[in-house]
Amino acid sequence: MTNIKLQRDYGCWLNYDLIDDAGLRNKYLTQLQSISVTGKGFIQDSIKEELKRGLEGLLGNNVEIVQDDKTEVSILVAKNHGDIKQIKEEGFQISSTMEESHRRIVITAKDDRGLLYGCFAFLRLLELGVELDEINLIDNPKNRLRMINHWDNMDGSIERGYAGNSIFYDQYELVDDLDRIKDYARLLASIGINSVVVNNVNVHEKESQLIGDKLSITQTLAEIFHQYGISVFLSINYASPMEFGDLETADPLDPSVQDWWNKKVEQIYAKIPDLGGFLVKADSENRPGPFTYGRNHAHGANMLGRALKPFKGVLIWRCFVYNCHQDWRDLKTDRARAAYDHFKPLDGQFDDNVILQIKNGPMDFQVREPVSPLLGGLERTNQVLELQITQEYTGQQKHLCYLVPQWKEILNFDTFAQGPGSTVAKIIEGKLVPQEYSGIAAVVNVGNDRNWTGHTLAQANLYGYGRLAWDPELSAEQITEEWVVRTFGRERETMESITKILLTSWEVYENYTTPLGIGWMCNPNHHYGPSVEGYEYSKWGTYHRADHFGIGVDRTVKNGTGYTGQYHPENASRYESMESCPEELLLFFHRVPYTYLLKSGKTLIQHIYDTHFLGVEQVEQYLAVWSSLQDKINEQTYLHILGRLEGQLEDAKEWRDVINSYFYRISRIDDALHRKIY
Ligand code: GCW
Repeated sequence: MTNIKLQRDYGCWLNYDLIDDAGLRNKYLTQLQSISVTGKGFIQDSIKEELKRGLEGLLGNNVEIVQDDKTEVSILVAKNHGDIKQIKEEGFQISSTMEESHRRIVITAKDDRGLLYGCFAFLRLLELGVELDEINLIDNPKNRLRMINHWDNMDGSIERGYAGNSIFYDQYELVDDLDRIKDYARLLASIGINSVVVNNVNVHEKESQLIGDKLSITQTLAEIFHQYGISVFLSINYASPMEFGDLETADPLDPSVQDWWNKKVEQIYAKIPDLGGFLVKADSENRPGPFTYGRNHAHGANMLGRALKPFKGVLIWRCFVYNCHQDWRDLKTDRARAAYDHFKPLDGQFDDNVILQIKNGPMDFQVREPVSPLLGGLERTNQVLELQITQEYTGQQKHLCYLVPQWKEILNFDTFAQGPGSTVAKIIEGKLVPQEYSGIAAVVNVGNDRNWTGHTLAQANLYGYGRLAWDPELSAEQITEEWVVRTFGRERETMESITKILLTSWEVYENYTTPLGIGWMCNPNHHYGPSVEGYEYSKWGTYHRADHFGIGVDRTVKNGTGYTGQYHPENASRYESMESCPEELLLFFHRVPYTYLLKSGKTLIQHIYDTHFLGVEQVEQYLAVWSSLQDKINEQTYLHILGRLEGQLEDAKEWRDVINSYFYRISRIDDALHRKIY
């Protein structure tokens, strides 16, 4: 078997290929002769290793790293060097100065993490071809918590994983290949991630042991991630005191339960002093929680938060809570309302080390959803935005669906919480409402496939997430170009073509799947491929209610479920009326006849037909563009992506034909262009 670690796709954006522009390379070479990393410790060791690896790769020369700060060194990596007033926690400064007769690059920060991020950023700048004398930057992370969530199970499977098995666990033990975990930590640190939750929020009995008999696994993971400045968090089962303790209750107000957790947390921190804390999914999708005892989310979360507090741990409580035993005949209950209805009344009741983690939309990671009204609704609670990198509903890494443009829209969404400009980005940066902790989390798309993400182009989603978590103001274009250059090199046509494909792929996916914010229409359980009525008569509360007249759910205050009323007035009134509702969300908020005229002048039904034909044509174009790059991409990667695109085309046709036929059959309205509909 070939060693996958030697393959390009394994290296992701950290392949550090030789800079092919010889002029530039030589210039760098003459200016970057020797390096000094002055500090000591795990993170400093990682810095040395990375700089050596990176510079040797990019410049093709041996690199020596010394410990002491001699004037002749041309790269100095040192904490607290010079004027550091503007550098914040985990931020860094890279400056370029002429000292005596040579150029000297100084990378400095206030803490080890900042220093590590500064070094990764420096390598990135070299790869992007930046002139050394132009380097002068201070870069502070905008978000305090920049998290990755794993939905890995201890048997090695991954819930909603599309890239193989867990890189952490195999048959209830730690995997053998710890180097791969280290490589993963490098990838995460290189994009500024500082926290990782290492197990599924649906904690099965065996995963519970990560805080019990298998604590040593958690400890090993924490030690590996620690070398890259990443804090490990654990998902815990709310009912642990009963599941593997010997208590008969998990009532958060019961002193024996509090005591159980206090002792448990103490034991854990004795082994893992830098554990970040816990993540909890409670009273959600059949998980245990405080409701059983007539208590609320604040009771449950605060009880755990208090156990963690003496160790500076934080407790993250998910807001993905809704009635998952709904009756489809019930037209009043609206799943979209659930998170806000549950948590808004508790605003202000959570302790200062408790954070609520809120999914970006009110439903569940559909290709298009409005932004959750809880974001902007909560005014006195720590908040983390939750995104999904793993493509559960967006093509499962078989289809290309680059999500950075979607995330940009979410981050830029104006909640009007405190007047215009109250964007989601500002809320999670902690700028709008006072928060002790805030930030962003995302469910990762990584597994033990050769290329980590199943589809090699899906690596861009992980990269883009990290970059946005660091700085939500970066543009989608900048992030995408960076990733493409670092993955495929700087050849112009390759760069432009791949960048364009990535940036349009979310819209293309939306075109051939579910229209105008309606969501689902996919196969139950595994969520892949079209099934228009797959969820229509189920208990999950995700209905489109299509009939011969029209489609959509009326969520208005006037006639519908009242969901629009959960937004601040500016958004509430925009969504309330069909005329002012953004068209891409029309069917999320309104029940609309097929003959309704959209702003394009087309009827709703014609729009559905047209976008579905268009989506398939667009994937055909992707294939043509990709084929034209054959000579410019290494063969293995080229063929792999070609195969994925071919599969995507087949499946896009299936979506197109199923959706179009369904709507033709129930509406009996012909396609104006008389294309083939079944
Ligand atoms: O979207 C649903 C997924 C579940 C997931 C749940 C959640 C981890 O289908 O697989 O469970 O969301 O976010 O908790």
